[in-house]
Parts: sequence; C-alpha cells; structure tokens
Amino acid sequence: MRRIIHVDMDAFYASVEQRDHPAYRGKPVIVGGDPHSRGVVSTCSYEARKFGVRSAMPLREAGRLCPHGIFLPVRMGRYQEISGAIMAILREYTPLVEPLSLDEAFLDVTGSEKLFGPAEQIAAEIVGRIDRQLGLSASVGVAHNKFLAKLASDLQKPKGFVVINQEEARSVLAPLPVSRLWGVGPKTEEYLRKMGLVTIGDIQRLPVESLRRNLGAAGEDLHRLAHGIDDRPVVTEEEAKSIGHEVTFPEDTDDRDFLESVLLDLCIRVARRLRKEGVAGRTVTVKLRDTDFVTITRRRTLAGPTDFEETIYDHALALAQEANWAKKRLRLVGVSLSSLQKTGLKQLSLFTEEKNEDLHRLHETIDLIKDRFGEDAITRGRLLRKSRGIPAEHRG
Ligand code: TTP
Ligand code: MG
Repeated sequence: MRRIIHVDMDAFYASVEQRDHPAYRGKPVIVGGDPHSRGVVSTCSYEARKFGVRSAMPLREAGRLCPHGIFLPVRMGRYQEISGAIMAILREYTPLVEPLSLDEAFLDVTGSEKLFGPAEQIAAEIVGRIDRQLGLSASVGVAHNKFLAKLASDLQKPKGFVVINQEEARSVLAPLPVSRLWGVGPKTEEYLRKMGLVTIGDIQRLPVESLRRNLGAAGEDLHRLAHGIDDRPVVTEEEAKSIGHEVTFPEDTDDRDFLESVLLDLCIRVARRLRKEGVAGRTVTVKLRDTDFVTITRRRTLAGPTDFEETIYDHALALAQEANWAKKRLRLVGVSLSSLQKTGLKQLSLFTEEKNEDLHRLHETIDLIKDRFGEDAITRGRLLRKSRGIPAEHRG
C-alpha cells in the first residue's frame, strides 16, 4: 500500500506578505492589487475571508466587503522563491515530489518510511520545518492515494492535519458533495443532481453499471473515486517532461533510406538536448503521420535511462518498424524521450542503459565541438550520405 502526503500552504501569497511585513500579521490582507483597479483577488488572508473576500473575486467587490483591508500587488518572484524553498524541504524526504502549483505538492513517501518513520511523522516534521524555517503555515493530508491525500489536506484548513485510513475512506467521503470528486465541475454536478446524486454517498450506493450507462467511462472513474480508489502515481516534474524533435516533410515520402537518415538525425538531436539539460530518459516514443493525417505513436520503456543517440535510434527504428512504416507514405516523423531523470555526468554510467565509458566520452567531445563550431560541424557518415535530399530547414 502506498503512503501519499499532500501539502498545501495556507493563504499562500497573503501569508508570504504577512511573513515579510510583520505589521500585516493578524490583519485582513488581500493580494491582487488596488481595490479601485479592475482585476481580481489572487488570494487573501484568513482574516479577510471573514469578510467574505475570496480568490477570483473582483478587487472592487473585495474593497466594498473589506474597506479596511490591506490591498497589495502580486509579487510573483517572491512567491516563486519561497515555493522553491518549500519544495526543497519536501525533496529531503523523497525524490518523488509532484508540485501541482507554487503552493502545493504530492509526496510519495512509501519508500521513505524506513528512513524517516511513518508517513504521519514525516508530514508532521514537514509542517514543523515549514513553520520554523520559513515562518509559514501549511495544511497536510495523509492517505494511501493522491485523491484522498488532497481531499484530506483541505478538510481542516488552515493548519489542517488530516489522516484518512483505508477503512474509513468511504465514510469520510459519504457526506461530502459530489463536487469534491476530481473531474466533477459545475456541469457534471448539475447533471448528477438531476439524477438525484448530491453527495458522494449517493454515488457509492449506485451500481457501477448505472453510472457507466449514463456517463460512460467517466462514470467508472466517479464510481472508483467515490469509493476512495485512485491508482494514479506521483509523477515528478522531470518524469512528466519529455524532450523531442519532429520533422514535417515538404512532400510525403516512402523512401526508406531517407526516412532512416531522418530518424537518426532526430535521435542525435534529442540525445544532444538530453545531455545539454543533464537528463536521461527511459521511454522512447516514435510518432509517424501518414498521407491521410493518421498519426501513430509507439513507445517502449527501457531497462534504464539513456542519453545515447545509438540506443535511442535502435529503439526508435524498432518502433517505426513495428508500426509498419515501410508500407506508408509519411508526412511527419518524430522522436521523443520521457520518464526523464537528472544525470550527474560522472555517475551517469552507474545507472544508465549503457555501461560504456568510451562512448560517454565520445559524446562529451562531440557536444563540445558542436557547442563551439555549430550543429553541422561534425556529423555521421550515414547522415552525410543520405541527407543530401533533405532541405536544410527541414532537417529536424
Ligand atoms: P490556493 O492554495 O487555492 O489558495 P491559498 O493558498 O491562498 O489558500 P488556502 O489554500 O489556504 O485555501 O492557491 C495558492 C495560491 O495561488 C494563492 O495563494 C494565490 C494563487 N491563486 C490565484 O492567483 N488565483 C486564484 O484564483 C487562486 C485560487 C489561487
Ligand atoms: Mg493553498
């Protein structure tokens, strides 16, 4: 069973302002701008919420509701800086941190419990450190999945600390409105209300078939969430990112030699960008688009991450062959790498697909030459032979 923590800062922008300006503490602070200006409230302190001020409300309305409020401009740079410090604290407990915005993140601490104690203890430590080191308060939720952890962190804001155990998940959910389920916006909420479904408990009592009949696949999702089931993994920023290149041909083509050269060229570009950004990827994806604009993507995940064009090309070619590219006229070919991980130059070969130090050094050298003399300064024999037919601007 997984252990997930969700951390969400309390009245984030406003709390940063109160922390930076002690005179504003304990007072209604409204961040967004002048109360006479157009524009909306970004957020406000809990003191201001007592007057009915809310995020996304027009500033003028906030001015009417809370005329003695302290109205401040948005200092985005400052909030980003503090956000960085918060995320750094979280990453001390696990590399599996998924920031959702500047002020909230998921942590998968399943593998951290041996080192740091139970998830509840980790959550308490995190709250304590954010308070002591940054002078800010956070709310946390602890559960066995993302949906419940996020729900938990929101149940007792501010300074909330809520643990939802697997056994109690259904009963905690039952009285809550359906809008608490992910994916239920005002439209779906209205639709569900017409079906007589107002609380999550109402959905729990319904057989999945009837939800599926009315809402299709979304009905199944609702059923699962209503029962507190959610399998989505915590995905780090690096993993969510991908690095890719694609090329659209001036004319559709089925020239295999030409296509293989293009594919190799794309792999070289992708590998070079991976190395430039200091990451290696585990999932290779090939994208093909044919004359009829039908797009096919094929992907495979390798045993370890790579930033080698040779490895990427081997897999990309195999994927293209699996997709039967020889039988198609193509208008676009693309290659990308995802499931990225940071690589330190030196320890690279310890965990990557390839244990080949010489090749790593060769790549470093080629990268240096390209950095100094340009992308075309050095190129592979195969590319030189085959690339004559490709107009330069279409080479990647
Ligand atoms: P939230 O976490 O939604 O709100 P909050 O942290 O201010 O208050 P709390 O979590 O205690 O309820 O959003 C985080 C920040 O994002 C918030 O401080 C300001 C910004 N934000 C906007 O700029 N516009 C918005 O409409 C919302 C909701 C947030
Ligand atoms: Mg918040």
